[in-house]
Amino acid sequence: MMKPLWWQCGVIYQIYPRSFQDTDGDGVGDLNGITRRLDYLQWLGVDAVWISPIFPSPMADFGYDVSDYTGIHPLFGTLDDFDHLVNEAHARDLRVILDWVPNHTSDQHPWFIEARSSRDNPKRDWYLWRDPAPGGGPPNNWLSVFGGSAWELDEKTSQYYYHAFLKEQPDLNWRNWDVREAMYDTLRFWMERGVDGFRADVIWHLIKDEEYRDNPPHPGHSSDEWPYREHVPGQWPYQDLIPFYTTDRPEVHEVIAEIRQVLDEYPERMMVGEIYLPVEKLVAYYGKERAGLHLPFNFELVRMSWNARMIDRVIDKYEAALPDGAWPNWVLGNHDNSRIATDIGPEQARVAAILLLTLRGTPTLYYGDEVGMTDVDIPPDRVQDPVAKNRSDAGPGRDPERTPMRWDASEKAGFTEGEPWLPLGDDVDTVNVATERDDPSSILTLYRRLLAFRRAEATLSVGGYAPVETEGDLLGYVRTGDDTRFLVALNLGDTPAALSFNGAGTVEIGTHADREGTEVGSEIELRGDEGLVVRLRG
Ligand code: TEU
Repeated sequence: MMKPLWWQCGVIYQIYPRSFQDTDGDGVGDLNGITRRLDYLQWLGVDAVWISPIFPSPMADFGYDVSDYTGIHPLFGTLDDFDHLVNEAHARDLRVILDWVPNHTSDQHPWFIEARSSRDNPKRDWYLWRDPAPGGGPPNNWLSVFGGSAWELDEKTSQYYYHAFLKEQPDLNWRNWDVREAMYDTLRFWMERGVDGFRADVIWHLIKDEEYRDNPPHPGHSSDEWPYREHVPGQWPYQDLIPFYTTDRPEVHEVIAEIRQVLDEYPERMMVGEIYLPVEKLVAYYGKERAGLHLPFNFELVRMSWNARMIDRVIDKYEAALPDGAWPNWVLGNHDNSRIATDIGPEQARVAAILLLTLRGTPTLYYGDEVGMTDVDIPPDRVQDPVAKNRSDAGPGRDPERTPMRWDASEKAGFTEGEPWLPLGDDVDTVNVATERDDPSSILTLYRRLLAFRRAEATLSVGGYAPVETEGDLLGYVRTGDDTRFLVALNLGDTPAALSFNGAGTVEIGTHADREGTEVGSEIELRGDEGLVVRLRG
């Protein structure tokens, strides 16, 4: 393989900026807070930070409703603070990835304010407007991901506009060339400032059917056959229809190819795209001749039931589906999904750490998962997430996984001196960086050692991958380099099980420190919740 690029051999760390580190006492994290914690990230051993949106925004969807793509929200700081952050990150060999929200703007963005001012405003066509249905009401059956119809009537001009998410997030019309140019300029703006890459929000939504055809009904699944641990269709109204005409349209790939050309105007920039699609459709986003996204996010581990057989199958399926030259990636959690330690428990969260950091491809790690943070209960009077407020089926919404990072065992966890915007949770005294950093048995130590090991052993980031035949709760695979081979043996269950393998070697890292340095042979006895990385001989 050619020398791997930074985003191929590196590990991405996602920061939800409201919740990382507050420096001005308002209870919301800020850019100077991220800068203050760069030494921690370097110590931890990650290579890049992806920062969720920091742009001016009315915060209807906490920054995913952008009202100025080339500014910084005063809550987070200033452009000078941003430049300082980039310089300090680069000085530590850390790359900076910004969240780019191309599908929709805020309804307070000057573009939308102009567009809605009259039917003949030059910006009208920058958004998606339709007349009411012949008998009145929304123009078709399209639904918002966040609940209800995706159409909102603009009283003044008597037309509906389309919003895939909140009504405060009108969708841009990506068939309009001026929209494209304006959005490409926002990418150039940040690349000029030294930004290394972008995470593109809901990029599979960019293009909608030109004829605005109704989405077909979903034939339905029973919960038994649904392989994912998230919503079962039927519980989430959006999934009652197949979003056939609103997402994953063929023309989206032409747009992405153009976006890629803009990125390629600058050296070594990369884009990772948020796409919730099954792997066979996902891989099309690498583009023809790999001239699409560098990394279409692979969310299989975020969504899949924690079942060794299903995960085994999905790894094989993903590896087989990857086109030539397409670089894989894996994710365990993000700001939209329940935390991994809540979903699978603290013991399995350690096994998951080994999986994430030893599979082939770029891992993305969600802030706080490295200390084993779990979802925090949010009392009704502290709910912030619009999804929790909008959708009765959404339960507690997304606040539980967005709570402040815990830096120490103090009352405010070292996050703020003010009142944190979301509650900290009741296990701050044990689950925090200061308590765990020198504890050899902590999950933080496991993460840090795995990251250091991965950095030292290129085989783990760029080596080959081959599955090992396993059954029951076991998962196994071999990573192969020029003259090194590692066996990864994981027990996804809580009872002991033996993994048969034709070979022998020494345990380098494991969930249970007492195993390290020991020899293993062809029959590896794993305890419940145990995972190992073995350096193979010969
Ligand atoms: O998320 C898009 C999205 O589809 C998810 O919110 C998904 O529906 C949800 O996780 C259910 O599993 C992106 C951002 O990540 C999210 O924070 C924004 O709210 C949303 O887009 C709108 O910009």
